[in-house]
Amino acid sequence: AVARIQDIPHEVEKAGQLKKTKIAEGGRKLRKNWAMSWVVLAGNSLIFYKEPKVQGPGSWRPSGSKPESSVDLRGAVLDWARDMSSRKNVIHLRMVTGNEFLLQSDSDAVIQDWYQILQNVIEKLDRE
Ligand code: I3S
Repeated sequence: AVARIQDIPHEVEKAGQLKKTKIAEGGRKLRKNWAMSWVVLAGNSLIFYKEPKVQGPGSWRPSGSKPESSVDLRGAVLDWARDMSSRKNVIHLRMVTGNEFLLQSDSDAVIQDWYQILQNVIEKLDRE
């Protein structure tokens, strides 16, 4: 069998800076606290760092700092957060754990890229 890129642990599919806030923990609503986050998509996981990592062309290397948090995308629900923020370009992610996040970029292209790749990963996991 051919190993797919998604099967390789810690294979980074995408990484970049997004504004992030957690809005629910286990289904319980939280007060928003928007902050810049370095977001890494690797396999089934979305990993959040406070500081940017070293990024080269098509690659990403951890610089030693521990992730702030990470979430499992299996069973997650993705949509546009139309009525959940005054900001534009806001993605709403709800995890199976009942944790919910908003991710935002001022760049239309950046947020569209993230939406597409997250949708692809979640759909792939749904088919497994
Ligand atoms: O959904 P909300 O309550 O309108 O979200 C805003 C608040 O969290 C606000 O902080 P305060 O809790 O101090 O009011 C934030 O500064 C805003 O950024 C939040 O709204 P946006 O529209 O930026 O998601």
